[in-house]
Amino acid sequence: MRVWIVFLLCLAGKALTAPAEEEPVVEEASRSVCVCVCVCVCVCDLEVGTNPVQVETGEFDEAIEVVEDVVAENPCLNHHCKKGKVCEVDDSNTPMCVCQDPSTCPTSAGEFEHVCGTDNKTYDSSCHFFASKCALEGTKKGHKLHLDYIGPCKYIAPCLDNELSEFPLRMRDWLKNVLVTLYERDEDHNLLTEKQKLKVKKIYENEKRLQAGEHSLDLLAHDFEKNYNMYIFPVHWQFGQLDQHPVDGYLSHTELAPLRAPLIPMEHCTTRFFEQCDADADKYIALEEWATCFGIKEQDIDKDLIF
Ligand SMILES: *[C@@H]1O[C@H](CO)[C@@H](O)[C@H](O)[C@H]1NC(C)=O
Ligand SMILES: [Ca+2]
Ligand SMILES: [Ca+2]
Repeated sequence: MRVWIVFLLCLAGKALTAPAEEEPVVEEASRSVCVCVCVCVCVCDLEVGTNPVQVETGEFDEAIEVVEDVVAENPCLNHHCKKGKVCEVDDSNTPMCVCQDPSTCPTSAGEFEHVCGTDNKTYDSSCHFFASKCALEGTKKGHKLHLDYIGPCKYIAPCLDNELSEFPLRMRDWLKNVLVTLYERDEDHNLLTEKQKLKVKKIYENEKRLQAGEHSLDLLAHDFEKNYNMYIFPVHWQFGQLDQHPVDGYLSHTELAPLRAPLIPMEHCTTRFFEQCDADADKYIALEEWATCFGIKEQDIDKDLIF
């Protein structure tokens, strides 16, 4: 039995201005300082049948929004630093991003906030991880260090060849069920665009659709053969969800992280799967590579399905 979680990593910067007393406007410039960096990690149940992980947008190497509000002209105001860094002004009042001291990271609330680095070292939180990575900037070690997965480091069994071929069977079925679930719940939220909803509607209303549930690999394989067309859009959709920084038709390690990181502790073939997805080994997964990995036929790979 796998565990199904939703991992949302929300990084939000907030500038809190001093309470606005009824002061004369001339005193506006002498406001007090308040800096607030907020990192929240939430793990909750999405109840998507028997499917692994739903990951909202959010990117592991993305800029953390750090906003300081000192005076109106504070150069750090709206000066964004990437994760692991904070903004400071130098002597000439120029804003710059400097490595965050890990001890200034919020103390983590529990094991579920721990992350495991590619150095197989457990960090208290992603904040601690990125601050530590920043301290290694410019070194080979720092360049190679990535956030590997969510949770403390643990033994991950090697992925055997036969297990590797099972991974896309479950993942495809899961992607389809995630979309159907988003569709069902989309009445007041805007989880899907109108165009996406039209696509999912066809899948949702198809009575041949395999319902969410724990299915044998044989059944999943059989369904993929029989209802192949239902899987084409979900595979493209997930690619579009991840290809955001930048939107260029390629997934970097960082772009893949929101999907990979929560999945690895549950699906031990994740790392190997995405490695072999990168068929030309250029460190990026192109749409063609991605879709091929999920068994989509060449003639059905279509960048216009990403919207
Ligand atoms: C990583 O660390 C965990 C926990 O300390 C250990 O069980 C595991 O064997 C390590 N993995 C590797 C590849 O060294
Ligand atoms: Ca990209
Ligand atoms: Ca590639």
